[in-house]
Amino acid sequence: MIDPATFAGSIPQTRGVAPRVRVGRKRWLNLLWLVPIGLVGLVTAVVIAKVLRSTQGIEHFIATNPGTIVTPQARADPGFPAWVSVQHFFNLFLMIFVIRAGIQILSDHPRLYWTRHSTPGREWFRMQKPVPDEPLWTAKQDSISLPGQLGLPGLRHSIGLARWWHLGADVLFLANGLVFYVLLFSSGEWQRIVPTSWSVFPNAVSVLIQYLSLDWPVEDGWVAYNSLQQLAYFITVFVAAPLALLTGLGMSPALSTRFKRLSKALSIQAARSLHFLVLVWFLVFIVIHVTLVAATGLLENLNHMYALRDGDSWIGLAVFSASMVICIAAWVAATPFTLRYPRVVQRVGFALIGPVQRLFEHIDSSPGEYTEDDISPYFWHNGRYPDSEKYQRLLDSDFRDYRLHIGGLVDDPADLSLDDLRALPYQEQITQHFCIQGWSGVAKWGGVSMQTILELVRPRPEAKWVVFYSLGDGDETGAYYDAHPIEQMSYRLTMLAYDMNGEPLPFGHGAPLRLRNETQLGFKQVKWIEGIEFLADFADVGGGYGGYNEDHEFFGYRQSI
Ligand SMILES: Nc1nc2c(c(=O)[nH]1)N[C@H]1C(S)=C(S)[C@@H](COP(=O)(O)O)O[C@H]1N2
Ligand SMILES: [Mo]
Repeated sequence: MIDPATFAGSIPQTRGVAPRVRVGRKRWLNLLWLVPIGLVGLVTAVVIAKVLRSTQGIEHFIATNPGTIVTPQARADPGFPAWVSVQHFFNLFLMIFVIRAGIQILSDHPRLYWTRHSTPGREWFRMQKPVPDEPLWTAKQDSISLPGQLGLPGLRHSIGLARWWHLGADVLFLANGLVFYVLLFSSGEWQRIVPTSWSVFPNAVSVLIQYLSLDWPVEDGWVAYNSLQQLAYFITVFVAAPLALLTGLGMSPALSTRFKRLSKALSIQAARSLHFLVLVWFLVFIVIHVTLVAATGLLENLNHMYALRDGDSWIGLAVFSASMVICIAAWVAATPFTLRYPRVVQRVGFALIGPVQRLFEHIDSSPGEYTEDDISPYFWHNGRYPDSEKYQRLLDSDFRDYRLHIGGLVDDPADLSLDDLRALPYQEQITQHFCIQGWSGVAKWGGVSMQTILELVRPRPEAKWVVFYSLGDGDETGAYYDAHPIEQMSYRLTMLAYDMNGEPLPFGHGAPLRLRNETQLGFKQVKWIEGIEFLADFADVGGGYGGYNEDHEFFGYRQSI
């Protein structure tokens, strides 16, 4: 059970600002302006359409392109099969959680960029005030909360739980979509939403003019959709939905390091921005779709989709209303349920998406290197800074007495000073950091390869997990730690860094030593490392979920996506 007052280190709930978009270098447009601008635009469009329709040319155009292309097959076989209705419901139901959790994820780093650098002031979209000029400002401090019935679950920095909802519901949404594709093409139904003639475009323009002139076309959705509808459905099903998947995968650290050439063009931030624009498409689509369903013959339209019949009986509305009761109940219950049973959400989410995350973990991260030119001018800080006396003493003495303890299931446990570490072969890499919250940055890391450490301490065959413990505490109680599969310790880009961008690793970024494992998200890159332990499993460490954030904020321990 989550107590919102103490969740995530008692971080107070705070609202962001109305969404705004940057115009030019420094000006920001509040998107609330789009409401009056949109209304004026709509009225203007209606006036223009009305004027157009009073011209003979346009009337002729509409007469030759009436709006709906009815094929002989469509006429011979009207109506909808039952699976369309069932899948339409599941799609709608799942999108409630995908969208709410998606907005929650955005709120954890409420800024969007086009380059991988995530430089404050260079974002094109934000729902948060400008980044304050504080050198140790963290991304966590930058997060905002949402109303609990909009976000899922609404609390500030609840991204761990939001991701289970988002990714878990995504898996079901994609499975539903896959079945839909198969049934669509194995039946003749695809012809409803796939245009087969170029005349779909003039017909769509014709429909648009007719709608805007408020003199609406006579249509029969039971037989065929009008061309504008067909294009909108086609784009939603065959462009927006696949793009949502691809841009989602574009944010994965494992895939981005493996498919470096792709991610060079489509950086995580471009992927995140496009992912957001796909959301905007879906939201605009939903608003227009629902409005037109209601305005163009509500009873007929609901009969078609919900009762598989033509005509204006009340049956479709009744079935639709029953389905809405289910949706609304689930909507209302989702946040309270999540706060009451966060471990259930974590477990079910992991059951759904975990196998995929596990699959991507075996990906070799070697291609994920960048060049000096790619190094980010600004690298966000994150997490909870160490504040113990012990750490302060080490820091004050320039880590003279620092020892890295390495033990557990190894043949040769070791205690290494910084000088010992510096005497080992030097590894340098320029790589990209992916914070779970959504920001990214490229930096040059210098230090010791974990491969070198493995050779030094010689893990036993029973060792399956490597746990990194921090000198710093987590946000509640106890030391920050995180467990990594041993397989990833011999990846070429897995290392302990004591240098960053050619200088000794600064305090904020983890002095004297931090982990880099480039197939994983940022929270797994333990900073201020004190010890390393090789284990058969991590059930007895901390809360037993594989890491501090896994224990306290319900993150997942496999984070390749
Ligand atoms: N000890 C410790 N390590 C930590 C954290 C923390 O809170 N404590 N935060 C993690 C998170 S969420 C991220 S994104 C990275 C941030 O590293 P940076 O501050 O160098 O950007 O450190 C990770 N390592
Ligand atoms: Mo993070």
